[in-house]
Amino acid sequence: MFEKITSQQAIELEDKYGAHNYHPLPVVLSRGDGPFVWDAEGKRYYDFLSAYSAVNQGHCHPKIVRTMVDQANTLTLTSRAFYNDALGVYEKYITEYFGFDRVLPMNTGVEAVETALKLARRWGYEKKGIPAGEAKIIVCEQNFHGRTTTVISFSTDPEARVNYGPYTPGFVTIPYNDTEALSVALEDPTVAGFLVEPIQGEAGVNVPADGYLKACQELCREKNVLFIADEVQTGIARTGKLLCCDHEAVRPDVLILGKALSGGVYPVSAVLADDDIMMLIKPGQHGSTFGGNPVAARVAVTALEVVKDENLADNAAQMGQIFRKEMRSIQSDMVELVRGKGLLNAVIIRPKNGKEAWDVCMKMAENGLLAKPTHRHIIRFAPPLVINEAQVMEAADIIRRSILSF
Ligand code: IF1
Repeated sequence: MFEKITSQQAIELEDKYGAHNYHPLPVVLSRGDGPFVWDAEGKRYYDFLSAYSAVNQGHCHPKIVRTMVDQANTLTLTSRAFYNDALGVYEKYITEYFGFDRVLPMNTGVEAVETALKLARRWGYEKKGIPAGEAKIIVCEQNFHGRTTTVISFSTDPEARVNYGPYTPGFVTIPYNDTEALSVALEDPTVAGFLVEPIQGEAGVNVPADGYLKACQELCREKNVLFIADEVQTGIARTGKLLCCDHEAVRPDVLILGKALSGGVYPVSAVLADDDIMMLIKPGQHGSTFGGNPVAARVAVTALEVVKDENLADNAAQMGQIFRKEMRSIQSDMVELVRGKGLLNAVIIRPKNGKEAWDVCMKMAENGLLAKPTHRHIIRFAPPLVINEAQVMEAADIIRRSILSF
């Protein structure tokens, strides 16, 4: 098998042979279990990133891993040129689970976003009657929907976008959390869809006003525009409900899922919609070699079962309240603001003596907790949803001690 290497060696290898498209914290992880990860030297950390909400069910969940290994020993990939005996079972399960007629299986989050955009455009032409080549999709400032050429075409983050042009046209950008702006943009009859994150993750856990999603959905319905929710990060119990849209009893026309759909063991994403939308894509018009493969199908069923069996949505709601209360009780002027829903939270750090969010994250790592800064002054806190109260309290204590050390 593989020889054991030190953290130092691992960092040197990535530095020398890998593309430098990330700037990780200098921590090398080699094992995970529930809310914990261990580095190559055996030091334990609370994982408060959860691979950006992909490991909601906890690291190496035994049920999910067993499902994956069993299926990997049986049949891994057939392509969609043939049927397999796992896909249909999964399709029935996930559509009943979320209450949609149909699912289209993909692998990564951004592929599911691309799928939703293609569906919306098709629907715009074939159902709404938008003139050929003119369909538009409304998106929000500070969005994050992935990294493909089309998706970064409507990013407002220069880092994600610069020098990757020419860009895909057909997108209209409006401010987030602004129903007035949406209302104006919807006056254009060539709009096919509105793509939105129920909470903006990359923007720093930007939680919109209560009622925003409901208002958006109603405005879209009035103008015959598809309401497309990107729940890649907010979905699957992260915010204290199965979907973040559930907080406002909103049912999107098109639902995008990824990340925790596999519990973080395998890339599995999905687009859910009803017949009148999904049936517009005919054989040969979209697909993926790996999408809907037997391992993905079995893993997703088990990952979703775990969410229900272990009441992860309720636990996220309860643990989130405790966590935010603990964060707000930290007696430091470095804590400028605490915000979030369920276990998707952020603390905004006011720099002190030149020390910023990155320094806080380094100190927390030293003290045994991993989190990552976003946008320089914001730290995202999103542990696996299997975390219990004693663990939340211990983690909060690490965060408090780290901040108070400056
Ligand atoms: C990286 C952020 C999180 C997403 C939403 C689609 C995708 C993502 C709402 C694409 C992906 C990731 C990717 C990750 C960093 C990360 C992220 F900070 F950039 F915004 F989670 F907060 N829709 N989010 O959040 O999914 O194709 O990656 O599977 O390293 O780029 P993907």
